[in-house]
Amino acid sequence: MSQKIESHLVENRVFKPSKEFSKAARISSMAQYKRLYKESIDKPATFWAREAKELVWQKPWKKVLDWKAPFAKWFVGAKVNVCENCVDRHLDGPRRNKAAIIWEGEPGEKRTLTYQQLHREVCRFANVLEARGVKAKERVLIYMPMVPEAAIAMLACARIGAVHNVVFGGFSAESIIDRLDDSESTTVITADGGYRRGKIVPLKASVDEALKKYKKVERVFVYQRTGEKTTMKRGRDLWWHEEVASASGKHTPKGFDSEHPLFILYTSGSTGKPKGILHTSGGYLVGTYVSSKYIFDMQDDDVYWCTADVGWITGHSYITYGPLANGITQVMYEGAPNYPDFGRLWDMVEEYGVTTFYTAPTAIRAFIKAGDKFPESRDLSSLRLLGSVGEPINPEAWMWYHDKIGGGRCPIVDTWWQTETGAIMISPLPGCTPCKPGTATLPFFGVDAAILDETGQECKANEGGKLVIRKPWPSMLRTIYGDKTRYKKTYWNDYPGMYTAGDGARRDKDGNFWIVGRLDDVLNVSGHRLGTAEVESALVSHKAVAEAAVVGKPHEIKGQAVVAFLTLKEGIASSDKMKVELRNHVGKVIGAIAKPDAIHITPALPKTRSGKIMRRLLKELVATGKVSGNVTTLEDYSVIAALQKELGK
Ligand code: 7RM
Repeated sequence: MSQKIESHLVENRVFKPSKEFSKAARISSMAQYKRLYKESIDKPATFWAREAKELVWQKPWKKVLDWKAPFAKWFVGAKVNVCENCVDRHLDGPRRNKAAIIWEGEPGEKRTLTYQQLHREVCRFANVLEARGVKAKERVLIYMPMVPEAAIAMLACARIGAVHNVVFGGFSAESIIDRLDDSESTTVITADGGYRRGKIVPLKASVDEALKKYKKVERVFVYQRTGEKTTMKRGRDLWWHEEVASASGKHTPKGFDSEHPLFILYTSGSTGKPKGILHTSGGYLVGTYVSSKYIFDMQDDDVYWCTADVGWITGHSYITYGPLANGITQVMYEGAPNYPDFGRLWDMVEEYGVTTFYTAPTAIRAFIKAGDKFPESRDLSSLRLLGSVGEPINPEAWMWYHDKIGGGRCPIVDTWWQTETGAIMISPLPGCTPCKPGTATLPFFGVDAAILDETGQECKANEGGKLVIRKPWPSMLRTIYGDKTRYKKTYWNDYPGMYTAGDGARRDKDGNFWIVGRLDDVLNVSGHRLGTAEVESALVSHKAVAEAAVVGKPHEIKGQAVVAFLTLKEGIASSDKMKVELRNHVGKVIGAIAKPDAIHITPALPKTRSGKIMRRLLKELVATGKVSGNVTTLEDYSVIAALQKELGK
């Protein structure tokens, strides 16, 4: 039986950027993209050196790349300060007084930091860190709400060569312990709390709980965000505002080796302990700078907004580093997208004149579920470009985003990448790439992406296989912190010298990459291997459905039976008639093979804290009625009980 992943979904809608958009864009034609792409693959040193020269290097590199698979060194021998490139670099000209960060707190406070003000705050905090004895290469755990100080803390670490390890503020004390322990961190930067859905998240309290078990932390800096009563441990805990009060706003950025570690970011493996993904300085800076510039077509008058949290790689690369390295103005928001209601983000787009908006499919599906009245009652005409990241975007969600948010005029960059890749790898370039709803389209400069079958052969058009990257790229992870063996085994074991992403994909006849889902999630029905994305997208294309997750359930004859979990749009009720209609709908859109054997309608799907559907849990639930293994990444534990009830377990 063939091991190939089959594809049945056909998408024929094509959207090209308008003439005006193309004309003003950094890359305005497919010919220009192809020429640069060819150069970036054939002569990577030429391509990357030219781009890197736009940045500040305290000492030039001797060699662009040193590659001893699977270990890469980029801009070998160079000295660079990543923070200097994101902040100081913009102080010499008119950008000095430009807004770097326009921030809104969930309760409604507003703050704007110009590049000059940002520089001053970063310098002051860098001076504090140094005065308190934080050294280069020391690991610093950052556990903050979405306030400018989160980015300031990251940049101050980068400035002094300390290695940050940001933990998303929604994670528990238990997760903090694991990450402190694995990274052997000695310093913590946190806040008394942060606002989320009208409530205070007591961040410092979680840190205190973690530090009862993990004893190696010498100092805890506490940013005062809420003013709630907070216990401060003498000799260990320090108020941020007291520390910076007397600190100088000047600080000379020292150059660090291009391969100096910049940060560790933990990503959950499907099972077992989280992996500390290590990124270094020069290559990561260049990768995030260049990808931001071209993929978001960054222009000096843009107002850019990425709705991710800085606790995820998207927040690292496309809030803190890439956009600031480009000297852009960005919006940052502390709280929940539905606080006080689903109009919050659209109010902010209108108020700040946001031009570029980057979010995740899970958010888009939540907006669709909430109803069109929220975006329809706001003026979104400032938007010129939209982006999506985190999961495959279902074609119908893409269409809604395009029509209701983008007013039919904004290109959508569906950006495929990972914590491990550091920067966007597959994406349209908004000024030239013809977009089809549901595909991340073509590889970015320097990315040699391919889809291979079990034998290592490249798959033919529309044949599904494993997504690999065949050449090193500047922002690639360098290792799993403290575990080279796991690094080699996890990413470089499938085909010699190639990086495996763990995603299944296919290319259509135009060369576009369609991500069909995680390889662990592929269904096997009567010998047919089906990606989850297509079946889910078929379900989401029905007008009643908001979200869908499909998994395989062990089946005596078929191997696996397709089981679908759905949430419905606001105001639509579940019924047996509806389930029959949905089965037939999948049959019509994809074919009989993909018709779900069972459909479960539930109030919510299990998701990770960054909004990705956790199919592994659903698969376990349908097979055994229980969940085992690591569930610490689950966003809302109550979802499991609700699902068990629905399944009658
Ligand atoms: C940036 C980020 C990585 C995994 C990746 C995919 C999935 C991300 C897309 C996507 C289809 C996309 N980093 N993924 N972007 N799938 N289309 N545009 O999400 O490390 O947290 O996750 O996310 O499965 O391997 S991550």
